[in-house]
Amino acid sequence: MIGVFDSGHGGLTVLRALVAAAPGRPFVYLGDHAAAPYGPRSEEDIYRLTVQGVERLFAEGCGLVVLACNTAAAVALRRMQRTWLPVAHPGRNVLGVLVPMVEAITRVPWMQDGPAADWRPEPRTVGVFATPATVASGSFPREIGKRAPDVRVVQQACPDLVPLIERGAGDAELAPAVRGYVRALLEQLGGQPLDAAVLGCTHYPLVAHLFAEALPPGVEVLCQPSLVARSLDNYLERHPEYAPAPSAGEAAGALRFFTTGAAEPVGALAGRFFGRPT
Ligand code: DGN
Repeated sequence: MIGVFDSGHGGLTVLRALVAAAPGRPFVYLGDHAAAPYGPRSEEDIYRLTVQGVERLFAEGCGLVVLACNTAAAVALRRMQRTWLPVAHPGRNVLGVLVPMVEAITRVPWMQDGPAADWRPEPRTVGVFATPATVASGSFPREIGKRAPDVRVVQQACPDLVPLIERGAGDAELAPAVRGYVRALLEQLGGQPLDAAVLGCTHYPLVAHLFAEALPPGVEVLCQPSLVARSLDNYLERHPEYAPAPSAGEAAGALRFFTTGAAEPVGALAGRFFGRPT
């Protein structure tokens, strides 16, 4: 069983792509609604809550957990992998959603379609849109810089987008906000062309069309869910010990959903992110 953790229901955009890519694979989802949103929380708080959530998924029998939340992954993942995991849970692993973005930017083969001659060249300038906590962590520029040191990375925090999307704002309200953030990011570049835009938050796939409209023509829009699905497939090929087999009595492809909050209101909102009732 593979666990998927998020601060709330945003990670369902990622789970949806994971299920679409491997319909038979069993997943357990945990949304920490009682503590969401993580965006405005301190680093220490985000670390503690993320460890707590992953513990819960390990207790459900997961050998591998994907942190679908950019804020949790950006702030807590490296520290968890370095200090907590090897001591508390040797033999289990936690993955995030930043590395798949880096893999897409650096054009690793499993992120590409068609023959290598047709792959887009590596971007020279990348813009990252994310929550204030993710931007403040500096994790995207750091992770991209490790594997692609020549790529220029600029970041733009988008504090209004998560609350607007959560309250179901329509395109008429969302489009000006997205346009404003795109303008602010382009201003940071001072005229240098932007090659690729990273949508670095679980909620932004729901407004990917607005980013595509607001960005200059030709900018590649990198959306996490399908990239995380490809990256996970590749990881499981290299680490078959984590590839889950349905346990006895459990239907192949079983999905289970947990929340630390109240199930009913969460269920209604979650359906919008997952594309069907949860
Ligand atoms: N899931 C968070 C993320 O991807 O950054 C967005 C919601 C939040 O906690 N602010």
